[in-house]
Amino acid sequence: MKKQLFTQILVLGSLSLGFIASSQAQVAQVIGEGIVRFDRTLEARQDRKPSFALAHVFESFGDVGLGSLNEVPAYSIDEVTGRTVASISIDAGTSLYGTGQAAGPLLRNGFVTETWNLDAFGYGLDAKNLYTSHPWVLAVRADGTAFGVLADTTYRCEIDLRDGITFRAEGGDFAVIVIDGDSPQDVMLGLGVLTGTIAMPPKWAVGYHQCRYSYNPDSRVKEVVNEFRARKLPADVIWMDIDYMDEYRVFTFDPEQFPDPKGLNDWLDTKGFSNVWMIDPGVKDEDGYFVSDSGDEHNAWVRDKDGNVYNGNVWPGVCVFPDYLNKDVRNWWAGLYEEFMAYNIDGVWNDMNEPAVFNVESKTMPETNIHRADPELGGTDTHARYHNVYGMQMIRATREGVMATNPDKRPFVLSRANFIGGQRYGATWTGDNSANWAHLDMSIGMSLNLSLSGQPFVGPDIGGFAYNGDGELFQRWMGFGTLFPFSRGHTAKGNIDKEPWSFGQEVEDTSRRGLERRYRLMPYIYTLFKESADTGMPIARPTFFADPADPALRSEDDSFLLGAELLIVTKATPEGDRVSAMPSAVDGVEWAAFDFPDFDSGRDSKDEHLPALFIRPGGIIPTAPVTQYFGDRPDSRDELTLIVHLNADGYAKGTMYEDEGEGFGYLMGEYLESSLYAKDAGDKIVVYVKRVDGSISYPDRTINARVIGSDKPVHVVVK
Ligand code: NBV
Repeated sequence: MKKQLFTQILVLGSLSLGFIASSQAQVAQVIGEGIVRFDRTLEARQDRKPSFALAHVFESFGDVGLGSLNEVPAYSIDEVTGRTVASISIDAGTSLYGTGQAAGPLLRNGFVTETWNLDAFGYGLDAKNLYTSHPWVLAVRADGTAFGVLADTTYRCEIDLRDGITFRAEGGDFAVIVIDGDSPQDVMLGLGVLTGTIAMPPKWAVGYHQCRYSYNPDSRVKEVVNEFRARKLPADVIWMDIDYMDEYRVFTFDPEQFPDPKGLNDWLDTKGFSNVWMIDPGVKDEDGYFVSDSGDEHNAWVRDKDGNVYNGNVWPGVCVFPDYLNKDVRNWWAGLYEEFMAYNIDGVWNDMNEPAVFNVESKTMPETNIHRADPELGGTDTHARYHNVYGMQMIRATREGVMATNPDKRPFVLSRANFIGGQRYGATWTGDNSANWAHLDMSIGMSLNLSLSGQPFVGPDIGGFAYNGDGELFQRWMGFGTLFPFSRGHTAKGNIDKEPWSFGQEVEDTSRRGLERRYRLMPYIYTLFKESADTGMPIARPTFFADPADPALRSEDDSFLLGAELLIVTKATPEGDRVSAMPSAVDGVEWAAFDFPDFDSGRDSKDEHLPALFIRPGGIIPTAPVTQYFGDRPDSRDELTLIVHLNADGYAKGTMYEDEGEGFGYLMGEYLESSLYAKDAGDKIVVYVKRVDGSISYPDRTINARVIGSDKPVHVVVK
């Protein structure tokens, strides 16, 4: 971030305390390096509502004069709607991104979205609001420098990008936080400081996930798992959707279809499969049902404006809804996981937590409902205020429960609804998309904009949730879907089967190659998860991150970067005829296409359904042999291959992070961080692998290096 500006601001800050002459004037304070928080007036600052977005309370380093700042929001009150408006103008050539889970393309200039979490089954390209809310815009100026703007409000908020950046929010005044950076990457680091980062997931969750609504009964789960293993399709996780429950009662199991959930999970373990089971917020309102009864005793439910327990219909019929805004309720909910996780459950999927309600036009509970929020969260207030953070607080409680039960394991929670900052508690996907080419195309931009909004652990339902689609669509989607940070195939009830083998041999082969690529790239992808957990940097990044000043890359969303070194160029149209804008050569060296050796062998002709892979000039990508799942060790020697692309000066570098993949030993130094460095030494290329941090010893393994475009002998030195 702009350190110079920061120092300048601190000086100005101490001088400018007298600046706020009138309480009506807009005020600004520095809360971090290059990070300024604005309020409409001094009163607004004093009355500011607690933030859900921020990872903790940010004290001010001092006030700052508005005149010294680049981007200053102009506040006003809309006389017709009563909404508070904050606008920031942008210079020509500024590209806008973020706004969370935005349907449509990556580049958001000209679009209007709204934060209001919504159950949006089968949403279209013009959807205004979807399942999660991220009142945040990343702006990249023409010269490649950038800033980000966060409207720190949980209320319904319109984000209008038709003429600059305008937020129009209900619920009164809100702070606007601006992060100024030398690059978009810089701004993302600032967002990580502000809103927090993901926790390191268990390594199995970085593998491929297979889901459908639903695999039932338990014998079907086993069938699917056996097929994966028999066909040598790498996969780590199988998901149990809502039909495992006893008539949709959460925390129960259908006695006929899932009579022995622990037995099933134990069996899955023997196959190297982890499991994830769904839990919804809607609790069947029924005397004698333990969750309903104990919730009654704990006074757990959201109430209506008259103080009566609120009822709404969801899967089990008439339901009550836990008030996750309240600490006692969160503790009660967390406690429910003790018995549940004891069935050897690995991960939890919280769905329908916008919250979705069936029997009303709004698809959610009335805005007049009342939450008894903790004083630190803002105290008792309406659903209008807390709607957008309901799902976030649900997964916060779920995560606490899962961790309390299994303190030695890393929790994995997937949530449909979320709010900016919610990456601290769980992963998110792009909801109920559709099996068509427009959604395949859009799944890239949507995943990237969520990544640019602080949620790096993200991906779409690969293959499309609603409708069937065909083999060609599925094949193409699996081809690049296996490279999203969260990689899961899923489909809706009533649809045809959509497992990798469901469309015949050719589609299965492409899927296998896609899956094998993910597992080969695992050392690299896992390193990116660690970087993201440490700093907030997205895992999947837009191609323009390779060269933020290049205008040709700004709207490119058929391709994306994984980390800084790997570019993935998809064919996102049925004809595969759209040409992606490529990052320019660096000092005359182009990004180099590469693939894994077996794909180049005689028998495996090039697979046109897979995206093309490119490595950055000067980059090193660590790869592993194919395994079928995390923990699968086909060979006792864990061989690594470093893919190297030397830059114009004959150098390349990279990094690699390794740990147990589970547990918290890594927080006590039990990991291995290596720097990777390659140089052209004239007659040979020398690649150094050097420990830079961590206490675990080097595994006994061979390390190979493949230098793209060079025939020189390669010598690997491990230090
Ligand atoms: O639990 C069933 C589905 C689930 O498969 C999907 O992923 C969620 O987004 N759920 C929605 C409820 C019903 C959708 C029609």
